[in-house]
Amino acid sequence: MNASSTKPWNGATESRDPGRSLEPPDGASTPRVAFAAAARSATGLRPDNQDSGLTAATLLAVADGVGGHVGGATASALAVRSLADARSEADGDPRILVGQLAAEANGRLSDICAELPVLSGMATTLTAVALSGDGRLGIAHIGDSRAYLLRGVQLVSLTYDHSVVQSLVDAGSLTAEQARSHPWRAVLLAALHGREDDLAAVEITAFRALPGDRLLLCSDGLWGVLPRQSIRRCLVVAGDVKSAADGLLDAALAAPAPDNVTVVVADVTEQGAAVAPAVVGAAAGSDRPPGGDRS
Ligand SMILES: [Mn+2]
Repeated sequence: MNASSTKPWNGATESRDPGRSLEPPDGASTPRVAFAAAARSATGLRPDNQDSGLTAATLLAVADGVGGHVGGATASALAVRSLADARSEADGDPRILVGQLAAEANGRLSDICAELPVLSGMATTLTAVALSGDGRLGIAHIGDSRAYLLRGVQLVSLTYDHSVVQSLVDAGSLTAEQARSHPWRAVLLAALHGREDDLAAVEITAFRALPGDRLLLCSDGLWGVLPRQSIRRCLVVAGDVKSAADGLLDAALAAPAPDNVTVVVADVTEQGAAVAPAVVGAAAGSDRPPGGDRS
């Protein structure tokens, strides 16, 4: 022990569970973490579902397609299936991984638009979260789908909307509450269209997750109808991720939801059994009547 250490003489006054230490000592085995996740997607009052969602052991995503009936569903489904097909590198840098995944998804949009020019103009939002085995999270985000973190009872926004109304809120022209019902609320400033310059607008962020953290990814069909405090309450009171996802979807549909609603809820857990990727919404080919896909 270093002579300059100010640690209490018996260590008892500041005792700390070593298992909860943020940065484990060099060489120590780190608790392995993975997601326990559930996803739900529904059409709301729309005739079809243009949202898609993904859950996997170390990867989550929500995409909300825009660009007309076929184009919107195609764009979000292509993006989410691209992520679902990716080989996850659980021990790589999750920031690099999500950036690559967003670029691959955009590349798929580019390829299909070249093949089928009728689809040109389609686009999708994408909010994707990758988790490394040692608890680092990387987020890739473009558009107005959102990611939130619930830690304890605090709800924190992890993303920033690339939308006209968000820029008006930033300028002080609108309150956040006015923005939710503004006629331009769905107008995006950035999305994936399959163009090279889309990638410059993808925001990559990172932070360290802790076991017990709960993440929510959702399309604007959820946050557009549920106030932030209702979202927080649903996440706090729900026991497992499935009941949290069910509770959020049911609350949005009861609002009622004029838009498609997609929710992905994930708990950061000490690693359990490997979980196969699962998709919902347009990526699952679930183009069903209101009430929607509950798979
Ligand atoms: Mn939407």
